[in-house]
Amino acid sequence: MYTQSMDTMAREGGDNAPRVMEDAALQARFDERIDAGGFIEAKDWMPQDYRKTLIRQISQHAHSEIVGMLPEGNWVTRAPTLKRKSILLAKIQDEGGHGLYLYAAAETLGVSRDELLAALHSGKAKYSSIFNYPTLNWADVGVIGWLVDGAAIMNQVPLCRCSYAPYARAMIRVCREESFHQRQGYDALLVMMEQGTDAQRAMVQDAVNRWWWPCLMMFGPHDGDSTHSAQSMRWGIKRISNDDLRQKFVDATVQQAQVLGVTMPDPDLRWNEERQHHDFGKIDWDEFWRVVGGDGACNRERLAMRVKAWDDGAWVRDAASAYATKQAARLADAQAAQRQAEQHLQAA
Ligand code: BYC
Repeated sequence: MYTQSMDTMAREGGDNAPRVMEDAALQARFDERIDAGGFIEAKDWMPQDYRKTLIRQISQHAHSEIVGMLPEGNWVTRAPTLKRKSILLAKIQDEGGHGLYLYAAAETLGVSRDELLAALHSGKAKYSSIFNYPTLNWADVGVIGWLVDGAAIMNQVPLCRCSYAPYARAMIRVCREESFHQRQGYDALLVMMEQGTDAQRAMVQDAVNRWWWPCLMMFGPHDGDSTHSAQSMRWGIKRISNDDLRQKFVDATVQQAQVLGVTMPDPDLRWNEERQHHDFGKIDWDEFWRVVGGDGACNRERLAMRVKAWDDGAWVRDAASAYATKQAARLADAQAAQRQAEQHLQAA
């Protein structure tokens, strides 16, 4: 009964009024900075929804990196040469590193890594649809580099200018490494196409046929069906829309396919002189939402692998925290001993 008067005070510009005015001033400063194309740092004031959107996107991105290690991991022990094996190992390690940069960027927004991973392990958090497809032959590893990493770069370069500075800084490092990933994939495929047997060339074409459409889906739903795009574009989190990025990817990739000597599995793919872009066929959005919803070929396997890795790593986390506790206790003892020695010296 007594607290009801607080509502009245707020309405009448009572105790809450300074707070509301302060928030409005902070919001105005935030808007001004965003409108000027500026950056927001972790310590700056930001609207709750901006923070929430970033946590969602950055954590989904981080999860994609660590789940993305699994389809390629499937081929480490079966890489055809020592050179290809070393390259693949380095690439997979890079992806683990990208996950770490991104989890660290998400943590600056006030969420813990444990919370984010719990959401992934429970199936609540999303990760990129592309990693729920199987890697059936060695050419899949090359195609992941060429097309999946190619699509990822197309999407991630604009994120280097994302308005949230810790994310933008992480993306600069990620993009430099992604560029090597894309080239190694293309190089592996070029060797198969130019020096391989007919069976190996057929393997490359088969891999392209299976990955092309899922790669186009990576950019997310059409702009008109995208829940977050309009707001994220206004906030400068996304700089280029899902459809525009998809189009840039198609335009860039067609020529690379010609050099490679493969064809895309799309009879409607052709240059449109008027638009100065390639037209392409309809994407199967039912398949996309089915995969995003957890019913792709490998969703269950991927999640089970992540949960197993987490459970198997429990002893490492326990050992690391026991060591940290021991180190902190040693440091506290040493500091206490030093204080005592100083007191003795002063007393003498
Ligand atoms: N898969 O409103 P929209 C890599 C969801 S890592 C699953 O357009 P937004 C690599 C979306 O989350 C590649 N879900 O969303 C790693 C939303 O659902 P919620 C990862 C998707 O966020 C290792 C709903 O659909 N890259 O390349 O504005 C080895 C509506 O979508 C997908 C990134 O994460 C999808 N493909 O735009 C090799 C980049 N697409 O959250 C390679 C950062 C959409 O409301 N992320 N959804 O439940 C982004 O740029 C944006 O989040 C997206 C989506 C463009 C992906």
